Amino acid sequence: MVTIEKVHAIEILDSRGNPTLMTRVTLSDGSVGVAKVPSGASTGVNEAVELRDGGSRYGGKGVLKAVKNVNTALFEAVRGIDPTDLRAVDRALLAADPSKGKGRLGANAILSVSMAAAVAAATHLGLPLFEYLRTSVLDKPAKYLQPVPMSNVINGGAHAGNDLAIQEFMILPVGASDIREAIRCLSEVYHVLGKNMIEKYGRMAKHVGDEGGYCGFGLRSTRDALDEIVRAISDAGYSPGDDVVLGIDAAASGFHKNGTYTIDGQEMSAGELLDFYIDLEKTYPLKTVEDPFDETAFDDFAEYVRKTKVQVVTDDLTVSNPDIVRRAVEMVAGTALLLKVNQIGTVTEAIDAAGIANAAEWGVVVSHRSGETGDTFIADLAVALGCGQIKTGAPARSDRVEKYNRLLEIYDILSGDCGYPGHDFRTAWRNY
Ligand code: 2PG
Ligand code: MG
Repeated sequence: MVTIEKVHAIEILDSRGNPTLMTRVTLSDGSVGVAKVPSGASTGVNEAVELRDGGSRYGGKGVLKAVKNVNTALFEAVRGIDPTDLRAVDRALLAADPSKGKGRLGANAILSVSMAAAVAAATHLGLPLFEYLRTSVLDKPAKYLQPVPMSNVINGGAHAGNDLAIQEFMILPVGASDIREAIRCLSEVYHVLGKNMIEKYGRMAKHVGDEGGYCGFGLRSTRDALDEIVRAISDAGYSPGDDVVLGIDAAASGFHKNGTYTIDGQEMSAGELLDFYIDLEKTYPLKTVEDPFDETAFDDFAEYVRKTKVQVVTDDLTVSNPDIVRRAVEMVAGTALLLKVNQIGTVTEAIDAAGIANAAEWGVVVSHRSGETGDTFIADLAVALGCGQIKTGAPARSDRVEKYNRLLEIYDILSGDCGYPGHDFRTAWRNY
């Protein structure tokens, strides 16, 4: 039997230049797994807790306490466990920190060990990570579905210093025949969009936000941003609605205060905001809307689901937490779950949250964080789940692009023997 022999973490930087953890798990046969942990900016109140040092070092954001916890308590917790049983690893991690939100040892510390153990197990078995996760952890057949990328080409809200309340404006290349064509489409539209915006708004418009999407200085409203994206899709030679559809992550908690939403220079009630989204659907090929209301507004989410045909994605509302996902499913407060492993803190808990969504016939979107590293775990996770959707930013900046590159590599490893859901991105995974 192979066992975990060594666990060692160091402090590194994420894409915003803030500290995060890189953890290396070494097995008794010498196999190694490395993982780097992401970090959000628009974090949900119920997310698992990142342990930060406080004080003046790195403006209080250092992670030396979390690093120490990995190298001592968490190492002791998983030492001697067979990592090919990832659930046993995660059980040991959870037992080491039963506190609410994993705040005592830090969800960032715990996740780094869970991810690195999975990578080490795959290395030991001689399998690509996606295959290990699918066939061993999920216990599903080696039949693969690539995800449709939801690519955030204009950044707003907490991810950019501009006038846009909506955090993410995304394109989904649903007309592509495979992931290679999908990524080509993203890149082509992204570049035409940049060129168009320079011509119309000046060079400042091409600056980028946290996820590599353009800031679009000069864009004043949600409709300004969507108009530019539709124009870019056409100018790049694609058909809006057929080849490429649109998505937004409103991240509405960011523009919500005391029951009122402030967006595009207007103050709106939840009901008015709902009508605003329905109007957008009438004008644009908008097919997926994430966090349309505040992160506590389960009833407003449910009302929107009753009134719309677009996919309603829950992120800050459900924070990848199986218990909260169950509540949202019961209330039909969404039709898809955004899945971020660091919101919950272990790989198998995230997989369980996806399982609940799948059983309820919800979609699942595997997602990056706005603070990322070059780690590509989520690309493998999306393929392993076969969920058919991934959100991993603009086709620019290596923290985002590495995930796309990994999807291209996976396509090559599988010699193209994998599906691409296209327009069926919400439902295709039920057959996988
Ligand atoms: C989101 C994410 C990722 P953050 O809201 O969906 O795009 O942002 O990581 O800042 O929470
Ligand atoms: Mg979100």
